[in-house]
Amino acid sequence: MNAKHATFWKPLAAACILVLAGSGLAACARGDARRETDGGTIDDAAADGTDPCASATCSSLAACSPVGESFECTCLAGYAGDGEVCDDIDECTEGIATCHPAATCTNFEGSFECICGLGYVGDGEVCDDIDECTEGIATCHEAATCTNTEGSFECACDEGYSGDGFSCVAAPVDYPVGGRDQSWSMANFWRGNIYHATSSTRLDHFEVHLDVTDGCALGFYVLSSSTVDGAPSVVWSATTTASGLGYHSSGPIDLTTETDTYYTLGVGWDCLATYYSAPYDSMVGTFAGIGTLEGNAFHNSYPGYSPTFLPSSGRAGGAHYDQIVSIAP
Ligand SMILES: [Ca+2]
Ligand SMILES: [Ca+2]
Repeated sequence: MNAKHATFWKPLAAACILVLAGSGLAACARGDARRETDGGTIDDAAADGTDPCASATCSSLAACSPVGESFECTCLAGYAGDGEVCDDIDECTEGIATCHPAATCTNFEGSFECICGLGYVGDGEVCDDIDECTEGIATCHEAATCTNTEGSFECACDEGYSGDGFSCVAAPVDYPVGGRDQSWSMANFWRGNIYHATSSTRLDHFEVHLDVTDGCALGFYVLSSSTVDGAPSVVWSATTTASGLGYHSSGPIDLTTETDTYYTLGVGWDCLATYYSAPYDSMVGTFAGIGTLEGNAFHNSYPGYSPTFLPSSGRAGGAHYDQIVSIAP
């Protein structure tokens, strides 16, 4: 190889590398050979069959470099191998990827991609937390307070409300319709109070004060009728098993009451229990959550219900049973 050839080869090699950066080596190597042949003024190494890259066995994913009369294959960026065989590097599993900890890495042929995870914004190498509260994209309930957190946000119902922050309902208010100055121990009875709804409210639940000394089936009922002693119909019922002394809850009811309708909240028990009541005149006309307390209802056996309402003329001497009515506005 003479000095003239060496001078010619160097600029071609530089041009070749520029082309390679955007395409492939094989085309570049052929280009070199053509130009030398077309030039025809020099002792062309490729035409002579002495351009080592002209017959190189490099992978199409490798760059060829002449080394003396031989050549060297170097896998392109993003690939690894001996130059004749080049395989994609999985930058994600190899720990080479420069993704942010809050980004997900996806491997591609010859490359990889970082995408910021949910709750973050950025180019994947830098991911910043989104303040969902100030950005107005938090989905908190209007009665909840939003708190920004790293990668997410939290919603908490305001005081006076209950829920998970995304759905908040006004916390129920308890209205005790108390009276424990009389008590009876009875087996398999049904007892209830009659209320006259003076407005539409949401009955959350109610509780009865019963002393139950063993596991006892309690049947909670909500009945409605258009008159105080009219035929009632069941609008809600549930059965629970209770033990112990004190209040036992009906569980969630979530019933919206209708104005000027009579509701009976009662419970039956399938055991021997002690229930409590107070004279009717101690609570007449008292607002009790749903509305005014109008009287009591009873049935002398349980399971089952078909409560006998006290007639209007006889209500004054009746009793009301110890209950807590929980109303949510
Ligand atoms: Ca890759
Ligand atoms: Ca956030």
